[in-house]
Amino acid sequence: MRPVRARGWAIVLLLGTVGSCGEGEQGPTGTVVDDELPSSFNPGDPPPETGEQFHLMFDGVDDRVLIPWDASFPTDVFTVSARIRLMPPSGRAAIIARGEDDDSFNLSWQLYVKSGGFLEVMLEASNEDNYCYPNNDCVPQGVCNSNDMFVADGTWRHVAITRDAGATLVFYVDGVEQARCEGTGIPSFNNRQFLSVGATHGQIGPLPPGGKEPPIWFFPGEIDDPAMWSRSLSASEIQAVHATGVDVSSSALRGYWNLNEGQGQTVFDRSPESNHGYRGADPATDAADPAWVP
Ligand SMILES: [Ca+2]
Ligand SMILES: [Ca+2]
Ligand SMILES: [Ca+2]
Ligand SMILES: [Ca+2]
Repeated sequence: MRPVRARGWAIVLLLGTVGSCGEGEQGPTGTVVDDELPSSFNPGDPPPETGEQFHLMFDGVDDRVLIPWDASFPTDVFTVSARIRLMPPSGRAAIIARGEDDDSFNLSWQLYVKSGGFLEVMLEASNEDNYCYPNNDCVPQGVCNSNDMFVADGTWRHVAITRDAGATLVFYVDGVEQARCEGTGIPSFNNRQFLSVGATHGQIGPLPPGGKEPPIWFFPGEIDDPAMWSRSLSASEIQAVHATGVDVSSSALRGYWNLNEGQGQTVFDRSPESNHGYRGADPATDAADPAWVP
């Protein structure tokens, strides 16, 4: 009973406070579930860098990158960053997410662009409370100050968030702090959902048949250099990532996907963690594969 009741609670909170948050919630019949490791996925070792630069274009319909869950994925203390280019989406557009887990029904954190083109983060505690920052307009928790969060002007923008052990969440756009929230909610630890780029997992409302969380919040635009650390980077470190890119020797780097492969299905993690992923819903060619773009 617990997941059902908890889900109802989430409905009230989200529909009652967030407004239009149900876009993309209806997974098509036969949606491929994303939390069962395909036996066919054997990425091997990353190929040598060629110096060529690529990134991925996501269609905003079903495209995504999936990185199978690993114990190295951070929960409450973390940094995530990426470069993005898009116009204002009609609904929420996930950049990188530890979305809702099929078994615990808890998401940990997700970074996305919301309707209108503003950067936002959602955290969820193990009791199903959702926190939305920096507006703090889901379950209110903590105190925020924010500046301009608009990031969807059709040019490349670098976005990053850090959350430290003191529960402070900081937002950076192009290396500059734009929002700070103190006393934020604690992200769930009981989450083994795949990491996703260009989508998240978890629908508003009753679970679909089979009780699996479909992917939602598809990103309509381009993403490059998603990265993740299990520590809160300093402001100067974020500035360096914005200016010169991710340093693969950076301590506590848990994933860095430079998306320079330019071909094939595998998206290689250039961090020491080898959290390799793949384009689309499975490691074979499929309709959810984002496109390689030079
Ligand atoms: Ca939940
Ligand atoms: Ca790239
Ligand atoms: Ca695929
Ligand atoms: Ca597609």
